[in-house]
Amino acid sequence: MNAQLADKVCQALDGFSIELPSWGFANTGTRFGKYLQPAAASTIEEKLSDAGLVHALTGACPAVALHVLWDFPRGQEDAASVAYLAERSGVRPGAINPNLFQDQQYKYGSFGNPAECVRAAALRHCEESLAIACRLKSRDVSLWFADGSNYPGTANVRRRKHWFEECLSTVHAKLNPGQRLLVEYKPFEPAFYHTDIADWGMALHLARTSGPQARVLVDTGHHYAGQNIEQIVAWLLDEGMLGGFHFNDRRYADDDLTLGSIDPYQVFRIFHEILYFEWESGTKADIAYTIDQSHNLKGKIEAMIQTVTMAQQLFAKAALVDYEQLAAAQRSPDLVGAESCLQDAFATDARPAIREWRVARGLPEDPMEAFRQSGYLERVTSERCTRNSAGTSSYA
Ligand code: RM4
Ligand code: MN
Ligand code: MN
Repeated sequence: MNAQLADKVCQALDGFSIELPSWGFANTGTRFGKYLQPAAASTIEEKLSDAGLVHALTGACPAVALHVLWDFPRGQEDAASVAYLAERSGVRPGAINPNLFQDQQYKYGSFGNPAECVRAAALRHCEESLAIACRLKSRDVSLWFADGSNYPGTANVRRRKHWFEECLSTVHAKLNPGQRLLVEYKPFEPAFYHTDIADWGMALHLARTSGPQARVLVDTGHHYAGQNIEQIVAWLLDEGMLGGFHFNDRRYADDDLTLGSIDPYQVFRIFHEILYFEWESGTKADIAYTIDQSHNLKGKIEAMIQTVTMAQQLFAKAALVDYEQLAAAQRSPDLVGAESCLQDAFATDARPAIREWRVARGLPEDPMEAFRQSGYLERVTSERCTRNSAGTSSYA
């Protein structure tokens, strides 16, 4: 790779960071059960410590997304200790994720629940989440809803839409000036007939009706098979409504597989649309990149390092697209020439330049190898294994 391209890679990596999910370090499973890992984190202290190590090795993930119910069991009261633990681990709190799906009362939904008292409880939980976000100086509160129904005719779809509009506006009204509300969509699961926020159009509508500080969050696993995700990204960018991503890869549904393990070109195309937008508009898109993966079989820390380094690699490749040439080919139109701009960049091996970037930034040249040599895994395995083996793994 010539010096000019290597320079592009360095610039791209300097401007790229991605949030780690606290839940990605804990024991999670499929709906049929969990395979427990002896080194999995179970306290917020352990999750932040693992995340801090991934950041120290990759230099790309200074923030950790947090789930309110799992990471703040005592709500706001836990905020001070989480802030302290994050700082001690060399990371900062990232997006705050309310949990509007686990409690028994949400059986028939949260903001879409026909019972007013449940919607009120969901609103109280969101307020608590906003307060936590304020205390932690987290900018984004990220909302994902499990709301939906399983059988035709069982839910009043329009009425539920109105409840969502109302409740989201109520939450929005309580935001501080710098905060943002991110609205995530998902077409199915756990509800399998209808989901209240099923796609980007519905999320966009709700973000707009709730207020000016709301944006759409795109989880790459939350689409129908074959959907053109980069087009959605391009439209949301153009509308100024793209707030963030939950990255993961998928083969069939919301599989939460490692980013780039199935379709790295998909991720490249998404990054390309973002960088092309930035080049054309001369503005930096304000997007929160986050990983939303829980690995049931792979070692959790290794899987996160693999994910972050893959994200860096695909972002760097996307930065190698020759925009002048692409724009000219699109105008012409030179179809093969335009497509080749993307293919050439994707085919370029960015890894040597990335290694140089790491060395220049004082990071290990090979983060995975550095992790394996560090002794961290052995240490936490012996510290955590007794407690982890006592966990439950059965489905029924
Ligand atoms: C959902 C969605 C949310 C995540 C939960 C745990 O499928 O991706 O973002 O918070 O899973
Ligand atoms: Mn998600
Ligand atoms: Mn998901």
